[in-house]
Amino acid sequence: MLHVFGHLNPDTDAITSAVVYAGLLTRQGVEARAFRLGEPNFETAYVLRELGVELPPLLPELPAGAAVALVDHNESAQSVENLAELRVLRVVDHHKLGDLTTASPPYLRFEPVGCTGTLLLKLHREAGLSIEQQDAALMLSAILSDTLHFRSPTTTGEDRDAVDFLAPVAGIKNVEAYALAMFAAKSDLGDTPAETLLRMDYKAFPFGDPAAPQLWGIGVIETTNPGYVFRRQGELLAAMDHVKAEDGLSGVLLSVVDILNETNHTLVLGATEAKVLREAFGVETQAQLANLGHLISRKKQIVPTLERYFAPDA
Ligand SMILES: [Mn+2]
Repeated sequence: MLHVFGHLNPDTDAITSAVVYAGLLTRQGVEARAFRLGEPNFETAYVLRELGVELPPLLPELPAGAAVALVDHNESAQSVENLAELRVLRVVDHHKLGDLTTASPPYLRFEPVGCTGTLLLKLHREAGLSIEQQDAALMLSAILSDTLHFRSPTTTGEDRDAVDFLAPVAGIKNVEAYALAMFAAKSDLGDTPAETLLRMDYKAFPFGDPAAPQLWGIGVIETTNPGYVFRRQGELLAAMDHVKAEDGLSGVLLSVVDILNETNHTLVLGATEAKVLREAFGVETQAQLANLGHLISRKKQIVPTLERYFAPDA
């Protein structure tokens, strides 16, 4: 049985893509099941509730040699702990290729589009399979989430075309209203503990010399209510300090992305982080906050700049 799952600290794409891809493989005669590597965020919980889709179970500890399919990620730092012992048979992803190695020839599908959901739609079409209403709604939700309804610079024409195609199949008449409801659900953070907020959309990236990389943790809070987050700045900085020590990080950043205004104000823990932001992005940190302007994509704007900054001299 093929275990299909997305990245740690799952977002809507990570969860829905596991569900949709497991369904697609099953229809193609591959025994596959969807799993998740963490708790869903508020947006994902909203989407699943609205669509009446059951949350996939947490991935159980897999024995060495178990067959897996990765969706929406490929780097070991963002995956299950014993990934190196597992048999990665398939990857469907729209991120940069990281440290993945496999024992046998895998099926790989990578394209630089805004969302794994966009790729899954293509896989259905290429297989000549019809799109079920629920799958259409799941893929549509993932695309709206990953692209912030086309606000993110990661958006491609294929993501827009996919939403145009999927909306009627999904029976979603007002895509704009549906996206805003998703973002509102995501922003309704209540009294969520600060460390949970930090880790909700959080990824660790190795930078610099591959033989001795330094690990940076980069969290993102995409919200329509940034004021709520800034009121909790002190707590969040304390959580960043804790996570930095606990995870042995060289640096930690938490970007607060205002979805509707498309701006990024990043919480900066200390002098190390402030120096890197100054030298890599040319921005000054004031009161542990740096204004990164319209750099709202971790994947396309923040991480590539840091990779170039930390790259060992050729
Ligand atoms: Mn994604």
